[in-house]
Amino acid sequence: MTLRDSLKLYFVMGSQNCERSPVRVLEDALSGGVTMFQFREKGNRCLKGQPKMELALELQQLCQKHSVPFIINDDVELALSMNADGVHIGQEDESVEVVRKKMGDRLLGVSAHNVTEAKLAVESGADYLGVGPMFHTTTKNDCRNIQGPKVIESMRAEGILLPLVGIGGIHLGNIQDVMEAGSDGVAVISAISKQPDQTHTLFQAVQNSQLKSF
Ligand code: TZP
Ligand code: MG
Repeated sequence: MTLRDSLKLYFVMGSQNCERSPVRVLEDALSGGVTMFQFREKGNRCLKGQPKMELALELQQLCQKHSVPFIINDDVELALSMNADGVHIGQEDESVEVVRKKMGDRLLGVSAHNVTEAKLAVESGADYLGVGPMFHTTTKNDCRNIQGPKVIESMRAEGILLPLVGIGGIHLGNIQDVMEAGSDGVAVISAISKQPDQTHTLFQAVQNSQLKSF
C-alpha cells in the first residue's frame, strides 16, 4: 500500500478521546477499515509515563495485526524506543529537520495550517501533511482558526504534491468537501472514537468521493 492509500481514513486517538476502552475502540475501528492510526495521548485526563507506554504497545500490536501503520504524536523518543512506523509533529514541536534525522526512514507527518508552513515542512523532509482545522471542532482545546477545505486547494494550486490529509471537525456529511479540495484522505478523532461502528461508512464515503474527484 502506498502512503497515499494509507492516509485515506486516518484515525487519531488517545485514551482521553474514548468513552470505553481504547483497545476496544481501536479494534472496532480497524475492523471497520481504518487505514492508518495515530496514538495521540494528549490534554486533560491523558496517560503519562509507564501507563502511556503500555497502552501504546497494546495499540501497536493491534495495528500490526491489521497491517496498518502505527504513528505516535509528538513523542519522538517513545516512537523510536518502541519501533513505531512514524511520528506526527506540530508547528510547536521540535524542528522537522531534527526529527527527520532522528526518525531516519520512518514516517514523518507534520501539521500545517497554511501554504507557507506546508512548503517549509515539505522542504524540511516531511512525508505527509495534516492540514486543518478544516471545520469547527471541540476535540482540540488549543485549536487554530478554521481554515476550511480551501486551504488544501491553495496548497495544491501552489504546487504542493506531498500526500496530505485534512483534519478537524470532519464527519460523514463533509468528507466530500475535503476530498474534492485535493486531499488524499481524512484524519478524524471523534467521528470514530465516539462511534467506532460508523468506521466502514466513513471509509466508503472517502472512497466514493475519490471516485468523483479523479
Ligand atoms: N488537529 C487539528 S484539529 C484536531 C487536531 C488533532 C482535532 C480533530 O478532532 P475531531 O474530533 O476529528 O474534530
Ligand atoms: Mg504536537
